[in-house]
Amino acid sequence: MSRPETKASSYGAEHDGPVHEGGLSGNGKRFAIVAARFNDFIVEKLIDGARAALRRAGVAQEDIELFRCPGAMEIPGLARKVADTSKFDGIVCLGAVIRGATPHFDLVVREAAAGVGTLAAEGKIAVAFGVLACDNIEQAVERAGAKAGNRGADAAMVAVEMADLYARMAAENGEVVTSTCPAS
Ligand code: INI
Repeated sequence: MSRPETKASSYGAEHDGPVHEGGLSGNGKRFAIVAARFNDFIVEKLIDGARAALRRAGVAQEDIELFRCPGAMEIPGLARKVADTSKFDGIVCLGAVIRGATPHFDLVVREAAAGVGTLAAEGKIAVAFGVLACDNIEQAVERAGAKAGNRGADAAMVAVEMADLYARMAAENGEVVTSTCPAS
């Protein structure tokens, strides 16, 4: 069993004692993208960003599976179903909720965030939240590949890092990791 490195931090600070942190390689791991269709012209850009980031992190094309649902409200349920398959190391949840277009903006955003957050907090699988909550379409465009980057790509890298950290922690605990098992 390898011991975690001491005095290491990605931000350069020195720590006395072991530091547990995930790396940014998704090599050999499997990821699901769970994406809403609502505001699809934005969500498609988030999916593209997530897919590109996963590929850059070394995830094979056939190890990235896309699951679609009608809106952000349905993301938590679908993400839970996907997690329960035990086929994946990480789930990237993507959607776009735009205030101008909906009177129940706050409700949809809250439910999506709470549902995905609950799944993530179980700590069984890496779950990243890439659901945009924007005041208008311009903001959404900015966060879907324009001025403010691509939140789909950001969420994908979070999923890669957390999946790697969970795998390292499982290995250190001597656990058998089943999620990357091809037979599952
Ligand atoms: N779903 C979204 O993903 N984005 C939105 O902006 C949105 N608006 O505008 O309402 C939205 N609504 C649908 C919701 O997610 C559910 O699909 C619907 O309530 C049925 O459960």
